[in-house]
Amino acid sequence: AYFYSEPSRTFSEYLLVPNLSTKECMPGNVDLKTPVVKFKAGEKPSLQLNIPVASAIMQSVSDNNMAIALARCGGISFVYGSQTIGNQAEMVRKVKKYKAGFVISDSNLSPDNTLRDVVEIKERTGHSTIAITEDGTPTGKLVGIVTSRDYRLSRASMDQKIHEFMTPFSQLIYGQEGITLKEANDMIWEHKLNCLPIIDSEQKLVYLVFRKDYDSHKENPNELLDQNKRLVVGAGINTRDYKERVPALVDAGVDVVCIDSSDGYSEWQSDTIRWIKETYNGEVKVGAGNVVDREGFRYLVNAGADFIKVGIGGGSICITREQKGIGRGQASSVIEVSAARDEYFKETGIYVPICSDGGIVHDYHIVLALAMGADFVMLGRYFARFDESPTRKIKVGGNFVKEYWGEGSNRARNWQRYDMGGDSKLGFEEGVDSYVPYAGKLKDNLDTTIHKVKSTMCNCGALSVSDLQQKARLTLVSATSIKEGGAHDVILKDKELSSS
Ligand code: MZP
Repeated sequence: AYFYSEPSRTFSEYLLVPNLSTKECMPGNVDLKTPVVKFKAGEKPSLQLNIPVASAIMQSVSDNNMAIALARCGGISFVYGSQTIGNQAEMVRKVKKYKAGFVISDSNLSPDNTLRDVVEIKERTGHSTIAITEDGTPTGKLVGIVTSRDYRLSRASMDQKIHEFMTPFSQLIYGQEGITLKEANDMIWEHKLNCLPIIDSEQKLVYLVFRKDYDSHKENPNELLDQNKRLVVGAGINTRDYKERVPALVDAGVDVVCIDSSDGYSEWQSDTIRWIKETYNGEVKVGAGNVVDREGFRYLVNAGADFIKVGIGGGSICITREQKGIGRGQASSVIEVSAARDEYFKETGIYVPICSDGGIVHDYHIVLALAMGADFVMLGRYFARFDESPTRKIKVGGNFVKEYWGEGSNRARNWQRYDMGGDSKLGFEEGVDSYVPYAGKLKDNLDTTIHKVKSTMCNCGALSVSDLQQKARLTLVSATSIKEGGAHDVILKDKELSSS
């Protein structure tokens, strides 16, 4: 047997030592853009994120709602694969519909809806609302409604209200902001689109409204605006049914797939990657994993993987290490695989991003993972706590919680993730069914987390992820210095109050 000379370590055993913070080191100047898929030196990756955060490939985390909410914040979700191919493709399709800054408000409109409904919506939401009638007159048959952006409300709360009040009448397709009226008009003119642009007070396009008779099959207006304004979405796949699942996901518009497995260093993964690469001429992007060392990294990269996912046994709901004694501390895994990635880059000029998956407990763990070389991180527990996760919110012991269960639990029964050949079943559990404290809206929490990440990066004197990877200085902590890091030798007021 081979014995590693060092124990395997995890995030909480490290701290970052500050570097000089120059005057430009302000959170507002930090750029968190990061690659998702491999690229050649000097070229741009075909898929990047604005924030280095992905949500886990899990039933209790990543459905279409999570994917929309996270993509709108600049990250990416991988829609879970432990469901039928049809359901998963439908979820992907729903995310891809939310692409380019429009409301198409005709398709779900009931013929019975009247202007009175519109007025009512206007009164209930307080938004200025425009009704579109068939012949353009106030008394004509209603074909569409649109609500303009209300400057008194944040975009998130307005979206929420629109959802609440308008969904029965309309189909909403959002996208990114920033398209000017001139750009919209140019597009409308050039493609002779029959639509109405709605702009905000800064003359930026908020929505385009199409008439009911607009034939969206003829020309998809979403395709016409700047491609990368669409929401991005990934999806999990397995090494059993990939020949049916991948085509369905590609057809639904998925941006990237990822083989979801607790142990990715296998010939099954290599076969899966090769099939995808050959079938789609290299155009479909595929992540693979999970691995925890240099050998696993090189094996999957040689098979053609576009990014590599790192981590075995560190997930909050994971009992693989207890059940099988397989795994490695997350920090050691990330450090070794990052070094392998850099070595491969030096040899070939090809940069293969890596994703640190599982075991993020505190926000600063994200910075540690990036400093250790990860390009982005994947989180399950973190996202399960939010309104947008697909699970039930319930009250336990007077507190709100959300359900969160592992893919290897009896509840998810995702046997393909733990597939070692043989029968199509989950032989024994590798995950638990649990609760996590409910934490509210994704955006509110993620904004705070990202602000913390940027602030910490400023302490490290880093203004980008690659800057951090190069400049960060990390130190191991002793057991006693961990105690020093928390509040100590004081009487905490909250505790004192609650115990009296
Ligand atoms: P965490 O963010 O909750 O700590 O970890 C999430 C990660 O745990 C997932 O992305 C996945 O890699 C892993 N996972 C999911 N289900 C199980 C399980 O049932 C698991 N054992 O380990």
